[in-house]
This record gives sequence, structure tokens and C-alpha cells, in this order.
Amino acid sequence: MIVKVLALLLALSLSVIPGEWKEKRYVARPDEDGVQRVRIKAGSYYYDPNYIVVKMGVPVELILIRESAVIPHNIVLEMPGVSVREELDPEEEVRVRFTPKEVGKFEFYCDKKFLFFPSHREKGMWGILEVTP
Ligand SMILES: [Cu+2]
Repeated sequence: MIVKVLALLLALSLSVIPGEWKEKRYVARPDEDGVQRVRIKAGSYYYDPNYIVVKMGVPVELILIRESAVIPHNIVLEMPGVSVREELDPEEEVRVRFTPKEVGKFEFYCDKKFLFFPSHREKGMWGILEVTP
């Protein structure tokens, strides 16, 4: 039993070595209905895209698709007038809507963490939302 537990912990620790964070940029353009829609893949341990550029004062809709069935993921985003915290579902897209009110660069991330392992954010599951004038 203890051997199995140790083997599982070893396997998990090897699978969570932090990867390199590489920028995957997406510049949003409003759809016909005036909404800036961005489709984001959320996997272990990344968002794709992970650098999203949107315009201030124009509604944004993030459409999140969780890639992994087993490992839970979420998205947390705090910016002036906007507070997002959504659990992601492997079966269904999760849509997050808000209108950015201030220009700036804001980090979004997954705050999941398993036992003593590094958080998903530390493993590279974060990104930047850049709001431009
Ligand atoms: Cu995560």
C-alpha cells in the first residue's frame, strides 16, 4: 500500500516539473454584435492563448475549454470593477463576460494546488489580459 502511494506521489511530482512559459498572443476583434470573443484552451498547465489583448469599454467574452478530464482547473481574474472566479468543466465550455473599465495589464491564473506540489499558477498556468485604450 505505502509503496503504491509513494509510486503515485513520485509519478505526480515528475509530471509537475514547471514548464517554460511561452507567450501565445491573441489580439481580439469585436464580432458583429460588438463583443470581443476569445476562445481559450485550459490544459495542464497552460492557457492557450495566454496573452490576450482587448479594448477598454468593449464587452469581452472568454470562452474556456478545459482540456483535461481528470485534473481540475479554474480561472481567476481581478481587475478594476471585474472579479472573475470560475471552475472549468471538461464537458462544457465556460463563458465569462465582462467589460474592461481601465487600461492596464492584468494577470489571470488557475489557483488549483495539490497537496505540497507547486500551484498550477507556479507551473505556468497563467496569462496576461492587456487592456488597451
Ligand atoms: Cu489548473
